[in-house]
Amino acid sequence: MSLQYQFPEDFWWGSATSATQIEGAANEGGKGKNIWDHWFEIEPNRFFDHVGPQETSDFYHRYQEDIQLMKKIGHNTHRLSISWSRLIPSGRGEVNPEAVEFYQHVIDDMLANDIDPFVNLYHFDMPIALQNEGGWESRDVVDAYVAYAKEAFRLFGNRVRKWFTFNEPIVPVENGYLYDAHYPNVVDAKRAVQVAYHTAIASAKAIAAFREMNIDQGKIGIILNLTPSYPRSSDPSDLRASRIADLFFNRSFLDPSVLGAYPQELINIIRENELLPQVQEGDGELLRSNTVDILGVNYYQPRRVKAKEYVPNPYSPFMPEWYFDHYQMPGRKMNIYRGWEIYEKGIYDILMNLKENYGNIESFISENGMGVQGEHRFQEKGEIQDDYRIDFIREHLKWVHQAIQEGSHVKGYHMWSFMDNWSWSNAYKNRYGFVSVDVETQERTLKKSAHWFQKVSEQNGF
Ligand code: BGP
Repeated sequence: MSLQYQFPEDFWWGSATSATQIEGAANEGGKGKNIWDHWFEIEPNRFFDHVGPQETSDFYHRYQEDIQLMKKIGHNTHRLSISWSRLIPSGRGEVNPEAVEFYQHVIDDMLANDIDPFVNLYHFDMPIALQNEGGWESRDVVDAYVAYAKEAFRLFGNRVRKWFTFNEPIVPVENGYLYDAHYPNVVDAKRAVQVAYHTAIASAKAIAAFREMNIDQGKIGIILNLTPSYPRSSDPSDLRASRIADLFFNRSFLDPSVLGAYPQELINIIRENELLPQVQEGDGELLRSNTVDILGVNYYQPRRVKAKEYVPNPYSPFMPEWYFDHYQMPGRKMNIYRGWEIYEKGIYDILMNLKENYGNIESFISENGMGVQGEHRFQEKGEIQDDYRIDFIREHLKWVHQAIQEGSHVKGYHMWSFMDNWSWSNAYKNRYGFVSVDVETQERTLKKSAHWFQKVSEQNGF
């Protein structure tokens, strides 16, 4: 059969999840507390419907059933994360044997079902003991992270072939240190810059350790949420605003991770505003010589940018938004169920940018998907009829296909997410899964999109 959109033979079809969002069992199996457990304890009202991370989608107890579902819907790969506070409950020191056993079983079960596990080491979930020492503001915590990464490589490196140091490292910077959306709810650009810098250093050090340990045929990378920045017009002031937004939110991690250095223009802005972080001798060389093998790209929506319309008050604390404003593009297509713009071509623009400016680094789409509030209303004949999600995935895949035709080195597509899961302060508000989860009973049901995706992965196209 010839398909209009045929993907390369070894294309990775799958989905992504993260530990805190699916495992549950937050107080079981010897797990220590992380910032999410702690924040929920002290401020439950910051979470949608007051639902915290204790139970989430109970993957901890149901992983076998879930992996069978992954297999059923044609996954040949899946990205999960290890919970640092499950593996090493206090963040450093003693390893928790029950966690070792759990992750070993999960990984082995995936492999036994021909699902290649891609393992991410950090998905927003700092152990609380280390957060209390200053979290990413502390260089000692960077070392604790590297020790944790080494432990994970040592334990699972003989069977995991794809490793990732961080998921969306800019998110804890923005949400935790600029916009008061995540714990520790700090609003301070100087501290935010230090957190960002230490995260990049932590990633480079983990990569160095991985290479020293000579992990069998393994590759290591990072997962970034790349949000292409589009200027309102070709007016130089709009172009500049857009370029600066791109520097702050994309290139602040993309350049050090892939090219091994920060963009000079970003350094200049940080310096002008007296926000330079503390660095150590040898850091420059560390970043230069430990760039990633592979890049995961999370893409949901574009950023629409225009020049600032008023001069910000120079006495107000620094914010990246001193340099640009957002605007809503007239006529844009929307995911009305989540309030995010849908712009499918953005995924192609990212891949072409990687091809042209980042050495065509090996990449894959590590998250792309559609959150839907109140999704149960689309339930019919015992199944969620999520045709909107099928359209969303298909239209993005067409652009991924186009990028491949034009020489992009993109190797796979992971949908966010395998199943409905608990999301950072939004809890179960927006449903993303191929598999719907009844939060009361933990019953799993495939959505219409799951059947569609199964066919796509089996035919390697559509
Ligand atoms: C990404 C995160 C995921 C997931 C997703 C959806 O940024 O990597 O962990 O949460 O966003 O976000 P939300 O549930 O807020 O719509």
